Amino acid sequence: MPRSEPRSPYDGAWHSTFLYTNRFISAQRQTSDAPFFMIPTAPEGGANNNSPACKIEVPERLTVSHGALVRNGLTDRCICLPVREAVDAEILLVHSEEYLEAVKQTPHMTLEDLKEFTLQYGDVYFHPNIYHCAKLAVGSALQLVDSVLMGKVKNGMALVRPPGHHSMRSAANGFCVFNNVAIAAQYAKQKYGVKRILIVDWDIHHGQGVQYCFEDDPSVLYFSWHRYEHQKFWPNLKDSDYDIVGKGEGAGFNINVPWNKVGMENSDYLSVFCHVLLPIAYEFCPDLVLVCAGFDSAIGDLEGEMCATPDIFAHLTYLLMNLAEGKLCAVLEGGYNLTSLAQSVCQTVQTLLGDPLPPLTNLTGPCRSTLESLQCVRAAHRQHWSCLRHAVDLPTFEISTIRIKSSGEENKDEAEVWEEQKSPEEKIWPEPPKRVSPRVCSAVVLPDGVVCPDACERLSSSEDLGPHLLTLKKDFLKDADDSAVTALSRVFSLIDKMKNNEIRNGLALVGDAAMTMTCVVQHVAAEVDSRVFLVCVGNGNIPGHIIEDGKTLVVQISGEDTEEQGSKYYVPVCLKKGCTDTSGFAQAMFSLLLPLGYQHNPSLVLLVRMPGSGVCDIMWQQLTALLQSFAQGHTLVLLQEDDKACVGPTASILLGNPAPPLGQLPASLKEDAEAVERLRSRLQADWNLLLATAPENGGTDEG
Ligand code: SS9
Ligand code: ZN
Repeated sequence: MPRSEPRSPYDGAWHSTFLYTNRFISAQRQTSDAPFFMIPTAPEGGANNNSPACKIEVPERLTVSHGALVRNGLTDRCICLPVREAVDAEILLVHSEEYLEAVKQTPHMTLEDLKEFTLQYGDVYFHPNIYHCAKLAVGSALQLVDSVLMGKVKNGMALVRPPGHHSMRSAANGFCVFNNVAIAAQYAKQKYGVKRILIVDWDIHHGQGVQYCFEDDPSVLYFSWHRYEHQKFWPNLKDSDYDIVGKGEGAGFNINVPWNKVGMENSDYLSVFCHVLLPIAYEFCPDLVLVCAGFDSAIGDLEGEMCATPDIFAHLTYLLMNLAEGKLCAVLEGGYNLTSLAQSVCQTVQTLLGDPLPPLTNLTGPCRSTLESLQCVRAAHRQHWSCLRHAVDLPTFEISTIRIKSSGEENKDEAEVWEEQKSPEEKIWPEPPKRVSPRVCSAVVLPDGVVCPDACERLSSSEDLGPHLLTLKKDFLKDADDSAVTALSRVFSLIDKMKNNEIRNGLALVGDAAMTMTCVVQHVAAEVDSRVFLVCVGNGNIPGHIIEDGKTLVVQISGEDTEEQGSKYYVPVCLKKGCTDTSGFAQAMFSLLLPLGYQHNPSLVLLVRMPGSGVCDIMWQQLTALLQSFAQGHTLVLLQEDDKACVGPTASILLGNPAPPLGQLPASLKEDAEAVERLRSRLQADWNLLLATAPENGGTDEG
């Protein structure tokens, strides 16, 4: 049958695709269950809604995303299951009976009636089959929650449409009919007794429907960033601004980060994660993470007009995967540039599958507008979250919310606006490079008799004694005994194997961690283009030549007061009670380590645990896990012989398992919080991803 032009948005609508990623055993590929997809026949005809906006929420969003997953070999590694329709009782967890009954009528309406029905809501288009699709979208989200909470899969992504986050109790809105993620959250609470749920909405639009659903509920923490432009951007609500933090019991459990300019980049997104979302999310300690995974926040999308690249979603996903023991369900929301959408979906799924993260380059730090937003959000939430209590240079900054319509725009008809939007430079960006997993994930160098998980590859045979033996004897270890030389030689071969991408990461239990650390840094720094991120936990002297090589960035977390020796490349974090204080340590991780690591963009992470560091296993595991964000997962962990008991917990993380939760974090010591803040202030001129406040006198951003 010939198609009439223009196409209706639901012409050829097919089922929500639903896929689970399969991660029962981390880093171990498991053959998936027989994939099952239902490809329904394309319905012909339907409401020919000529409104231009509906041209973008199209079935191709799913077919193209799914096609990209297939092409990249990702569906083969996932468990794909059939979708189901949500039942009335599930939809009623969030929506009113009247609204459900009204939507139920839509498949039987005449086109005239459908058009009229549609008009009572904002920016939503009803096709005769949308009720069916919407029930499948909700049902898919619930299937995913079921599978994750029953432990059948570790995490997953539901590829669904229509999206959900704008729909409200009794209203469709912004392409959304039923609120897929809000229903999923209520369902998880009711059916599984989940106590705390974090919803991260990285779609470029504010999910006001989700906000309204949970604004007085302290068991659901809702975070959304969104294009706002001081309320000039759709849906133009005051409710989307930073000062809307939740009501009553729920005060503090709603976080809005407005983007007041377009063109935001990877740095802007990361700085909001480091300085707002992650500290609060860890303090909250969710049992389940739901993501309103909209990709209209990526480059190329004409709704969002942002410039963050698809590979940022690999990082955003990963940074959430060590919460809630990895129980993460991503549910598709927006994303209207088919190329950008498909790439972003692949990046997200590949991360859920546990592949190494792509390196992020050109992190130049947040723009001024982002800093203003960060400052406002942190100020608005400091009374609710103890991680922000001691933040400095808050909250004096007042930003007026300007609401001026640019002249003439209100007189334009929608089609004209659309044509204008379509014409500006079509953005071009390179396709994200392939992320290759080395054959071996973790290799270990351990003294005989020390056990570690089977999945690790042990370097012990004599052939593993790399070519370094002689050099070692000559340069470093003149007086050392043979076993020390052998061990160091094996450590060097771990590094070589990482460099050749034969292994992802390595772990060594050595007689002298400090000495080994020094040798390793010297060895790696000798290479061109190498950059080391040395994270040293516990007391111990860092030799001066390491700090000054200009390639090695050292962060040392300890109880020793070495602050005045700091420099651009040496960041001593002194905690009052040493590494035993979880909250202080966590704060240092998010607001110092992560931004520094991202900006340094190392080729190797060297993580050293000094003897007697006092850091607890879980904290250590969280640290090890977070550091996997850098250097494509090339991390070398050094432990000292007395820390044998730490081999298992460390190896588990290196193999890709999520770190256990830290528990709901108490307030950190005032002294510790202040020490971290002092370091941020001292270093932010050199490392501007550390910035979280707008300079008082600063100018404005161009553009
Ligand atoms: C103004 C354009 C509004 C609605 C976008 C809904 C996106 C859902 N007429 N566009 S993720
Ligand atoms: Zn959106």
